[in-house]
Amino acid sequence: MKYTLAGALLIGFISLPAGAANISVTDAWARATMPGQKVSGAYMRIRSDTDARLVGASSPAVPRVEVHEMKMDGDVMRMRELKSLDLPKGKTVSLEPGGFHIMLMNLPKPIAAGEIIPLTLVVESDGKRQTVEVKAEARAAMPSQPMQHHHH
Ligand SMILES: [Cu+2]
Repeated sequence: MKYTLAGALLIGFISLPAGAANISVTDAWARATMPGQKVSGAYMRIRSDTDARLVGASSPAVPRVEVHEMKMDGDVMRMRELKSLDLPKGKTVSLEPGGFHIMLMNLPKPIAAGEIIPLTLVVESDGKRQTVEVKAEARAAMPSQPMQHHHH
């Protein structure tokens, strides 16, 4: 098993014997939190070279990690836990705010911008499970910006 951490993009690669999927994860990041905030999200792009499914995730830094989907239900944004997220062969699946995400729960302390959150993804393909190590860099929840005018 080989793991390469490449530059600022924090790309996780894993090489496995024939039969396992080659999974690449790019642009992994997590949302920094405010003091007292117990949940956050991690986001990334995942590409598999064979049909696979993301079936779970964990982190030594976070007590509870779930794969979630967020979507509009009428006028209300709702999210739910996914037992598995399809990673179709050759297709890049984006986990991003407002869509699929890795939910970080029961945070024991705030996540500071710049902090690295290690995540282990569990991917299943052809009946076999493998893990993919990902380093997600925390980014500020709200970029500091001057006051903005909102037009409705
Ligand atoms: Cu969620």
